[in-house]
Amino acid sequence: MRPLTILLLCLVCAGCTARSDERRFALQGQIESLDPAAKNLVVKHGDIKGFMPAMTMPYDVRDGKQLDGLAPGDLINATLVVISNGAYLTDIKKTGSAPLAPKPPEPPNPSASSGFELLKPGEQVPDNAFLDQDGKKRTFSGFKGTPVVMTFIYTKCPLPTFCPLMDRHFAAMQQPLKDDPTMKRVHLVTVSFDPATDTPPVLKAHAKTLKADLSRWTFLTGDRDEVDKFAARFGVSVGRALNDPRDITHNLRTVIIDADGKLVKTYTGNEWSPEQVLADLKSVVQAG
Ligand SMILES: [Cu+2]
Repeated sequence: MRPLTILLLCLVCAGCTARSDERRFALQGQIESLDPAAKNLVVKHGDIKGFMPAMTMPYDVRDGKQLDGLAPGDLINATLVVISNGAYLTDIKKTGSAPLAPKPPEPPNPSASSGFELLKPGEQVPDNAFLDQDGKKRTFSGFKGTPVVMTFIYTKCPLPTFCPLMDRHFAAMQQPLKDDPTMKRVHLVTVSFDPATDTPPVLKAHAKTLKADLSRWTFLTGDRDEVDKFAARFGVSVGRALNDPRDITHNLRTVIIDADGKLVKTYTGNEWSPEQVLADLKSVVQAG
């Protein structure tokens, strides 16, 4: 390459890398499904060296046009762009197509897979037993008398738009909850669905990185099957690869539970905001 070309490339790079925390990874995989209107697609992809093991995950694109001409079953090469508070795919190129592997034996309705029915608003949250970040036994009924906002995560989740976003949202709610005297009884609960990794000490360290006030924010783990059953009641579905338990495919659910231990509201996915939850909580504490 001639020096001038190199110089030009450097200038181009400097111009397009608006964020210094941006990381880019090459991704190879197969499209399982896509939704151009919502600008996202689900990709089953191989290991991303130095970032995440092989898994099947939903990804956003910035421009829905990126998905033009693509279909489920298409094999793609793409670039995964990870920034501190998000991630998206770009430079998606079709390299071929292949029949989609049959879906793992996990129906989309998690209540069907677990044999447990999805909780409806107004219904009592089951009284499962957990361990908290200090290794203390906790039953869910122990939170009775306090409204609870609860979410489900695992600490090794590599995508900033998934579990880490739930963590950031919960962290952001701490101060407003503290500042509002009517909300002083509200408790935050984060349940890990990766108990093999997320032991109490790991959760405790995780809480510290989030600057969690443990008097108002509890991290729970427990027996994996127990956690799965409990989480399924809220619509959380967790898939773990047989050959690599770190390969976790999951969705997101965040819920408000009232002081009587009854489900009030469920937020699906990662599109809720702390402001929205705080506003909904207000009516819960007023009603209580
Ligand atoms: Cu996650």
